[in-house]
Order: sequence, then C-alpha cells, then structure tokens
Amino acid sequence: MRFERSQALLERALAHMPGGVNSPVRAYRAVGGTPPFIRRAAGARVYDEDGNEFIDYLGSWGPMLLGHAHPEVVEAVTRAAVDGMSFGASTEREVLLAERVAELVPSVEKIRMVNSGTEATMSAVRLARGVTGRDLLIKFEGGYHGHGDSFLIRAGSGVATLGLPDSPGVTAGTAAGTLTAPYNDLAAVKDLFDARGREVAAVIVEPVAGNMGCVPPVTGFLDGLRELCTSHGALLIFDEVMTGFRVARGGAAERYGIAPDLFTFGKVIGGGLPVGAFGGRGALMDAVAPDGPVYQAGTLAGNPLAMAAGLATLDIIAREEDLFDRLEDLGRKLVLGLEAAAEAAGVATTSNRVGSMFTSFMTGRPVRDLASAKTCDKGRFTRFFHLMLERGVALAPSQFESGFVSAAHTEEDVAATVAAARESFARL
Ligand code: HOZ
Repeated sequence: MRFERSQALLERALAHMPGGVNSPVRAYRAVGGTPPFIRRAAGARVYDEDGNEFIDYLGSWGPMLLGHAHPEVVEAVTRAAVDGMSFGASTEREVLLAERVAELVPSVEKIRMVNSGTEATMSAVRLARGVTGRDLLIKFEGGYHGHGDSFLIRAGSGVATLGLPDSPGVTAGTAAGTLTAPYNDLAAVKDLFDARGREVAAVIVEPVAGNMGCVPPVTGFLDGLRELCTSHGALLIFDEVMTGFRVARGGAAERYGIAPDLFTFGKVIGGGLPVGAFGGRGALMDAVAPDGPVYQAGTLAGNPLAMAAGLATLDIIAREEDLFDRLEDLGRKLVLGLEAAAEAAGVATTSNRVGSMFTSFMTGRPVRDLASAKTCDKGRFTRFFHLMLERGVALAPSQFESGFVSAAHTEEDVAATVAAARESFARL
C-alpha cells in the first residue's frame, strides 16, 4: 500500500499546523508512519488520497453510528444549507432535536446545545459548581472529557497515547480543583468523599470508559457512584459523548439503568457535524443563563446544518427498531473473531466490548482501569495496527482509544476484518 500523496500533504501540513494535524492522535505519533489523508467516505469505508480503501472502525472517533454519508443525513444537511448556514437565532430544528433527545433519554428534561464535547463537559462542570456552591470535581484516571483545563489531569485519549504529563498551561489552582481515582475503584471514590465530601460539586465519569481503550464499568461501580453522590449532595455527571445513542438508544444511562443528574453529549448527537450538548433535570438546567446565573453561550450553538445532521441521525436511531440488536450482534462477532484470531496465533490479548464499542488490548491481563490498560505491549499494538492497515482495515491509531462498529458494517466486512486479523496476528 502506498501513501505518497498523503505523505506529500503531511509535509505541507507540517509547515503550518502543529504536528500537521488539528487533533493530536491523528498525527500517528504513537504508531509511526504516514497518516492517510482521507478524500471521502461512504458507509463502512473510507478512501484516502492515494486511492487506498479501508474498512473503517475509527468512525470519526465515534459519531458515525450510521456509517459515512448516510443518504438521509446528507439530504437533511443539504436542504438546511440551501436555507442559510447560520442565523444566530432560534430555529425549529433546535426544538425538534431537544424533543428527540428528551424522548430517547428520559432523564434529560432540558438541554443546551454547544459545538463540541469539550464545551459540553466544561459547561456541565460550571453548572455543577454553580448550583452546589462547591469547587471540587472528581474524575477518573484515564478518563477523558475533552481538553478543558479541569480535565487534563491524568487524562486518557491523546494525553495517554502520547504519554504526556498533565498539560503545561493548566494552572496549579485549576489542577487542585480536580481529584482523581482509578476507574472502577469505588473504594477510592469513597475515600475521597470521606475526606472532602462537603467540597465535592460533582463526579464526572464516562459510564463506559472509551479513552483508555474500551473499559466497561464493573458491576456496582455506577450504582455506587450514584449512591455516593446522592448521599454527599454532589452531582453525578455522565459524560456520554462517546456512549450516548451508541451503547443503547438511550445511551449508557439506559443500558445500566442509572439516572445521573447531568449528561454531556457529543459525537452521535451531531451525526458527523460539530455538536455537543449538556442536559439533565429541569430544575438544574434552570440555573443556566438566561433563566439562571450560570453563564454559557455560543455564536454557532444550535447551528442549522449541525442540527439537521443530528436530527436526521437521531430520527433514524429512534425509528429503526432492530438497529441496536444488529450493532450488538456485529460487535460480538467482530470481537469473538479477533479473540479467536489472536488465540490461533498464540498472541495474548484481552478484548473489551460494550455494544458497538470495542478494544483489543495487547495484554493477557483483564483491563479494568488505566493501570491495567498500560500493561499492554504497545510495540505489538503498533505492528498489529500497521499489518491491519496494509490489509485494508483502519483501526484507531492508538491502543488507548475505542473502535466503533457502525450500522453500515456488514457480516462480510466483519469476516474480512477477522481474516485480516488472522494474517496480522500470525505475522507479529
Ligand atoms: N480525542 C479524540 C478521541 N478520543 C480524538 C479526536 C480526533 O482526533 O479527531
């Protein structure tokens, strides 16, 4: 496989963009080699500038639940564009999308649209601090909630991938406002509450961690967080940027039967356009300006094109009854196939999956937190990643990210992926 045009574009990009990219993990620093520059995508396939074709499990890092360029979504966006790109004023589509989210996620009574997951998490934490009058935030090691200052403490995603320290530029004062605990370690969270419970405004958690690879919550973890927050007067924030409308129609809250106080969304809610949102109980959301004093605003918030893409996507999710059964089935077959391929080659892996989110870790140990995720053999992952890429399968270019199956993947795609994995594992 050749990447000549991509390499030429990378060299030009490096002249004017840090790392040649607009988001760090895309630079392939963890795995090396030339990141393919993508020309177009359709269904479960992406095509790069050199004419290479890949079965895509990156899924734009999560949004493409329905696959790329779904005709209904494309049509909705096209129709919206013709009517004007942005008004800075209210539109019917915003109302329809808010109604749709409230129907799919019953604990969301009110919602505010923003432009990214990062904006959503920053705003939700400000709201939590505003309504509780407390300062501290608890997050989990390897948890990633975007690049807001309060979250870049023992963070996952690109921070873990690049092995970066907590980011320079985050003030000591801000960092002191964030406490951390290992994911899935309820006792550690209890200790934090025992020590400083009266100061804790909120616990923010990815209900299925997706930014240290896919790490499901152990039984009782999310319920335990719910109880601890309730008994200490803190808010529970489910960061459903990755899991929302993905691990179930109503996200992780539905899948695990937990009602957090606040939610953050991103990715699928925008159907591939830049949308984030935060929402929750009406009484809490009423503290957001202009109803309340907690300030939050955005020129492009509720952008008509973005709302059209999100609405078309969520309409399909609401309407297609067997969608999540199909995603579950494809995800299960893929991961079983990857495990069998690794076993046949005598390669130790641990595969985690929740619905259509998955990661095959290059370690024989169970992965339930950042420390166990870090036991993986990164060199082996790198070799596997490139062997798969050469065979036309695009995985996330980091061991510490999730893979995503879409509704556009077919049984044949999964079989071809497993065949590629068999060859790749055998060559490690
Ligand atoms: N932080 C994102 C994945 N968890 C990466 C976003 C991107 O590079 O597009």
